[in-house]
Amino acid sequence: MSRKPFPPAALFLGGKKSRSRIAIPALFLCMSIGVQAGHVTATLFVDPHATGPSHDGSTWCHAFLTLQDALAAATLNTIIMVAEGVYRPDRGGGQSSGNRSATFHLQTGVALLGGFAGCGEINPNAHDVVLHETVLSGDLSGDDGPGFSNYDENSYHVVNGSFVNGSAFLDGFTITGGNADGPDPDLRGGGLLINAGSPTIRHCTFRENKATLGGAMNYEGASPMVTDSIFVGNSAGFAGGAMRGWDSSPFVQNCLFVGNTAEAGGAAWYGASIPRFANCTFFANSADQGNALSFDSCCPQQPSTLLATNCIFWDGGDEFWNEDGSTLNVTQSDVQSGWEGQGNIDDDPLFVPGPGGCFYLSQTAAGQEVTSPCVDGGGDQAADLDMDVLTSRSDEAGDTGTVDMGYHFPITGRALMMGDLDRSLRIDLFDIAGFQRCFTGDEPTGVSPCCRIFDFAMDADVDLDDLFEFYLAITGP
Ligand SMILES: [Ca+2]
Ligand SMILES: [Ca+2]
Ligand SMILES: [Ca+2]
Ligand SMILES: [Ca+2]
Repeated sequence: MSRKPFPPAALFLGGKKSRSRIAIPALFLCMSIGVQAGHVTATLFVDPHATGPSHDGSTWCHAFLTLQDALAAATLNTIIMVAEGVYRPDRGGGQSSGNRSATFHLQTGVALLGGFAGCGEINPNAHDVVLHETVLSGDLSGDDGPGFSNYDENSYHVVNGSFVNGSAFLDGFTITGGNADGPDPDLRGGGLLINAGSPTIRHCTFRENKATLGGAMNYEGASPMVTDSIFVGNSAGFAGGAMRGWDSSPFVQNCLFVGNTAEAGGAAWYGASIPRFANCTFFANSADQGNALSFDSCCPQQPSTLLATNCIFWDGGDEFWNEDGSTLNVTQSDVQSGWEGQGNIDDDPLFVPGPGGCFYLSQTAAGQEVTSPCVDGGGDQAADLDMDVLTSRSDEAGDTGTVDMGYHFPITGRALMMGDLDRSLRIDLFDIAGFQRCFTGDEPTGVSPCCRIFDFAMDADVDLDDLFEFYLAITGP
C-alpha cells in the first residue's frame, strides 16, 4: 500500500481538526424546547461579535460577549442563545484566566442553545449547528495540537452538569479540549462531569476530550439523557473513552461513537449501572477490554444491566467485555463477531457518505447498488421513536416502516458534495489533507467509511481515478 503525496506537502500543514457536524431545522428546535416555552421568563443572547455598545444580553448585537456572563445572569426558566464562535470557561465575569478548574455550570431550568448566526448576519436567528458551529473549548491557551498535544493547561471539565434535573439543557454545541488529568475528582469527565445530576444533552459533538476516567463524559449517581449527539476521538487513560458511568441510569438515544479509546471500554464503561442505548452506532472504537463497552467493576464486583436495541456495534469485534457478571441485553442490533439476542445480526453495515457525515446506510432506494442489512433491522416502528424525522439515507429521505439500526442523521436539505470531508460545503485545505490520508494507490483494499467521500469512481479504493475528479472538485469546471 503506497501513499503518494498530492499536492505539495506544505499544503497539508495547518488543516482544521476533524469535525462531525449535525444540523437541526429551526422548526424541530422550537419543538424540542416547547416543553419549556410556556414558562420562559427570559431569553439571553451571547455573541463575541456583538457590536454593543452595551452588552446586557438583550439582543444579538447587545449580547454578552462571554457565556459565563450569561450564565451568571440566568434565572429559572431562561433560554441562553449562543452564536457561533469559540467559548472558553476561564473568560468572563468572576473567572480568572488560565484557571483549569473553571467550567461552564449547567443550571436547572436553563436551556443553553448553540448554533446561531448572531449579530451582523442577515438573519441572526439562523440556526444550523454545522454552519454556525458553537464550540465550548477547554483549550485555555488556544494551542492544542494533534494527538492531545499541549493539553497540559486545558480545563479539567469543560462543562459541569452536577446537581441539575432534566430541565438543564445543553443543545447544539461542540465540546472539546477537556483534560481531566488531575487528582480526584479532576480525573473524571474531561468534556462533561456529572455528579448526581440528570441534564439533557442534545445535538452536541464531543470531540477530542480526555480524562483518566470517562474521556468525554463521566457520570455518577446520575441519569443523564443524551440524544442525537456524536462522540469522536475522545480518550480515557483507564475506563470509558467517551463515557463512564457508576451507579447511573443514562439513556443514550441516536448517538454516534467513532474512534474513542480507552484501556477498558473504548466507547463506554459501566459499574453498578443500568445504561440504555437505542439507535446508536459504534465504529472504530478501541480498547484492550471491550472495543465498544466494558463491564469490569471490581473488588467487589458491582454488575450492571445493559439494554441496547436497534444499534450497530462495528469496532472490529470484541464489542462487549463482561467481567463482573453484568446482564447484557442486546437485541435487534448488528454486532461484529456476533452476540446472542433477538433480531441480532453480524453483517457489514455498509456505511456510505452523505450530507452530514460518513455513517449513512447503503440502500438501493437512495441510489446505491446494495441495501444494508441494517435497513429495517430494528425492532420498532420508526415513527414511534420519532426517528421518521431523521434519516439513514444519503438522499435524506426520512426513515419509514420498521426503524433502521444505528445512528440517524438530521435532514439538512443539502446534497452530498463528494470530496468535502468536513461537510463545510467547500473543498478546502482540510479536505486536501484528508485526500492524502485516504489515498492508497492502485490496489483496491477497501477504504474506511470516511474515506469513501473521496472515492468518486466508487470502486472501493481512493486512487488515481479519484485524483482527477478531486482535482476538478477543487478547481471547478
Ligand atoms: Ca492547550
Ligand atoms: Ca426503515
Ligand atoms: Ca471542506
Ligand atoms: Ca476510486
